[in-house]
Amino acid sequence: MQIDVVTIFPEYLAPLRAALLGKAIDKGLISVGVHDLRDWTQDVHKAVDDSPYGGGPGMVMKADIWGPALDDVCTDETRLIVPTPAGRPFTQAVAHEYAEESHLVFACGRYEGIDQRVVDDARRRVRVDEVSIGDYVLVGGEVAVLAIVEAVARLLPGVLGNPKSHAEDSFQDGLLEGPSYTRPLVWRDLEVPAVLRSGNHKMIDRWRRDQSLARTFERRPDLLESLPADAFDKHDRAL
Ligand code: 6GU
Repeated sequence: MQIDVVTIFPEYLAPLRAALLGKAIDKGLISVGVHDLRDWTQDVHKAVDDSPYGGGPGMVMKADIWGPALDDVCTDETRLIVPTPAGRPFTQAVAHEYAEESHLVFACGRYEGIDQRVVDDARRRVRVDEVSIGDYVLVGGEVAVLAIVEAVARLLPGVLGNPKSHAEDSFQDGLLEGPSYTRPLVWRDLEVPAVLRSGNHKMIDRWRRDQSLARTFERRPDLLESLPADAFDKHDRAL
């Protein structure tokens, strides 16, 4: 998978080359290009933004800089992703969709956003998603790109050590993951739940399922609401 990021803060994307993602690059599973938007400016000041039509605070990033930058970086295959708090929610289902793509391009806005015509124009040639990573406001799209790329890259074959690791992810079955434990058996007088040492895998699976349901009910009741009725077995319903 090819990933390109266009930003006015290329150094902010350095973590893309660290740890898990760095290893995926070394293995040739992903290839990452980070591009400085200012390379597409023509004026001595390298201005990328201007005041908003209609007035108001802040600055808007210019269409006549973004347009040529995206023309150069996008191809017919590209899925263009524009991180914005005004976007559709980025979810695990969207991460799985992106993991099927051959080329992701991220356009990082700063200030009050990018002139809307950049997205409107890009849509005439490529698939474009405006996505949000949650209901809070970041200063720019860069941190959202780090989160999205990490969520996508770990789904690619060969990136994680153990391919079974994502079968049990939170959200894979629509529920939050329950608690995990490792040695020592007793730590600061807290003991590992006995069922996990019973060796009874049917009981362990049932206990984990119950923990997931209880935690989801407590922390994310909205997730339970949106599951289909057949997502629950008769033991679940007894709870
Ligand atoms: Cl994707 N971008 C920005 N700038 N802020 C956000 C966001 C994205 N998602 C939540 N807040």
